[in-house]
Amino acid sequence: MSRLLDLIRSGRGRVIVAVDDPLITLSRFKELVMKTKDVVSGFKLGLPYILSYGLDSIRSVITDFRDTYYIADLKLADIDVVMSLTTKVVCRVGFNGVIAHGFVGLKGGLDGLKSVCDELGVDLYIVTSMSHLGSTEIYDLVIDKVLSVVEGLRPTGVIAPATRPEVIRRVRSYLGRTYLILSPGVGAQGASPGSAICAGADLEIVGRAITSSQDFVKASEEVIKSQLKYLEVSRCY
Ligand code: BMP
Repeated sequence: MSRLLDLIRSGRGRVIVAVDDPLITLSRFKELVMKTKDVVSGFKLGLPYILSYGLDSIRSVITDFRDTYYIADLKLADIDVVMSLTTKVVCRVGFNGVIAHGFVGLKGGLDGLKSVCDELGVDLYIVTSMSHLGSTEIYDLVIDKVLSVVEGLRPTGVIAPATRPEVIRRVRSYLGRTYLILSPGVGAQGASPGSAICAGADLEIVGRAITSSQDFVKASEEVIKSQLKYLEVSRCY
């Protein structure tokens, strides 16, 4: 079972903080983790952040604060060998999970990546649809095929967009309760905190609404308070 599930069950807020912008200095990132790790369920580091600061710097933060959860968001989309090598390199610094695109398919692609993730004890998350409008041009047209890939793969969880709650509902009803659903698009992209959870997500991914604040704790607590309010008003339990 994923450590992430344990963190959610321990009562942490149902938020993963997305850290993408290199303007967030490494010491601010460290401050973010130190001050919010008991408030939120984990952190997702994007490619611009990982490339800017490098794996050794990121290792130093992960090593100092092990009692949370870190996802490397590389949105892997390659042949199995290359995705596996990338995952081995990146996860050496202590990431708990990686994200790959679902459209890659199983044979010679995601199935090889999954074996390596299992060997390393790293959780795998599969993108099923995206939060931007362009997702309706291709991804959403083949969502059932992507979901059948997910069923064949049995990853830890999937990514589905908070900006289109009907997609989250579709993903949840297709996959049942077996997989975690992590949902980006809350805050800066317009979705209200709580709306994705109400549609069936387990966690909401929130970036700029938290990371652009001077006060990380206050911003995180506000998102969590808004989530709870949304769930109460909408009677989603
Ligand atoms: P923000 O809350 O600042 O918009 O950040 C959203 C985060 O979620 C970013 O890290 C982005 O890469 C990620 N994301 C997304 O916005 N839409 C998707 O469909 C998939 C994502 O991983």
